[in-house]
Amino acid sequence: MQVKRLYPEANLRLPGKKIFGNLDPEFIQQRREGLDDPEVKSFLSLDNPRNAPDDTDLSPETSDTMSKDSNPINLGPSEKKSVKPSDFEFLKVIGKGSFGKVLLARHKNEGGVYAVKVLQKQAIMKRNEVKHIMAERNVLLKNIKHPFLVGLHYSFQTPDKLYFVLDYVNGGELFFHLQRERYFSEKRARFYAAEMASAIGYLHSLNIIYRDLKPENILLDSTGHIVLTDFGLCKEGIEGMGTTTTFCGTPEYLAPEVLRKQPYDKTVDWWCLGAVLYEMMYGLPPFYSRDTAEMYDNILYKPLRLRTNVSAAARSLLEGLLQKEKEQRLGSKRDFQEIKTHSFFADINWTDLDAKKIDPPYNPNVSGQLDLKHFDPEFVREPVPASVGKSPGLNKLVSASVMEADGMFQGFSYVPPAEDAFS
Ligand code: ISQ
Repeated sequence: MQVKRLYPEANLRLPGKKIFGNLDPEFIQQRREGLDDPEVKSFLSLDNPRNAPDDTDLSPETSDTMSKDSNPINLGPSEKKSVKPSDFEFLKVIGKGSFGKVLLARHKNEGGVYAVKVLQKQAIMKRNEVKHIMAERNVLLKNIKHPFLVGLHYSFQTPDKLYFVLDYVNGGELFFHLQRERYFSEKRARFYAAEMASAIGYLHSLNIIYRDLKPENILLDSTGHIVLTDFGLCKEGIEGMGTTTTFCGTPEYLAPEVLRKQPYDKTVDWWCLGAVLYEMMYGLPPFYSRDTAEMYDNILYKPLRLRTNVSAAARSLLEGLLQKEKEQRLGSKRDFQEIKTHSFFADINWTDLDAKKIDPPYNPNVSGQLDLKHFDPEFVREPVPASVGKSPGLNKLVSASVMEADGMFQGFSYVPPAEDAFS
């Protein structure tokens, strides 16, 4: 063009501007379908979460709000419509779950540091786990506030992701400390079990089954108090013996009824508490075997045997919580009341416990909010996916399944409770 302008008299016949590709809608549709072909996907490794276009998207940050969201989720009162991913500086990956990641993030203007849980709408739909996210969302929408449950500050979404801005908890996973020390003293195990029991009792009072009490969901805060995370698999609406048979969880802690895919109820959480308490005191999960099939068999059929190196009160509690028949299990009649009044917890003043007036038995000794010393280095080293701070771009080309399911999330409706539900 410039040459033509500089030498108009030469009347040059240069080739016209070439557009690489074709903007014909039919052609684009064909390419889209081509990208959705399993063989093409496999060749491009699009099925590998690490290589998914979502993680390589380098579209400009301004696209945060550019594209219209065809799959909006009603996040209720916690949703802040004005917030966008680019408001945060994403620093480190600190956890991974089945739907996405948990990232350490700093709010650019306000400076606050948070754990931001990022869930992919597409992954949720692909795995047909809409029910689970629904449970997560609804659980998060309830006005959940408890000293030993991770706090939600607010949430927001882009066309392809949900973001939950949570407290950042940096004392490390409880089991990171347990692995280092093999087992805990009875006093220490009692303190952690009491804080967990209090949080579970509170969830049950809101008609929520936590169901997913497992090592990676139990954190310590900077002063050594318990914080339970991840409500992704919580079940709710369980009043009146309404039960469910959805299967998931960590094999070590699966209650017999969950393994059998039988209906379960709140007592599943008391089984899990028993499993955690057992591991804290004996150093291994109950019914443990390196052979998973054998462990399943043990959970279902092997009688619980408790070595006498722990107190009679502790053994009595473990026997009550690890009852294979859920109808016989401690907590099956009066729920948390039965646990609270067990002799193992005789020394616990539950009011002081909830007010954090009982000194934690161990101080994680973190030097500040950004101290990552207790986090798994495997996560911490991992770079933050480029797309986390941005929005879909390339995604649009490959997410035919998302487009087919257009409006799928619209079905989530919610009547928000009080304005400041999460304050
Ligand atoms: C908060 N802080 C650290 C890690 C976390 C993992 C999951 C959810 C919340 C978290």
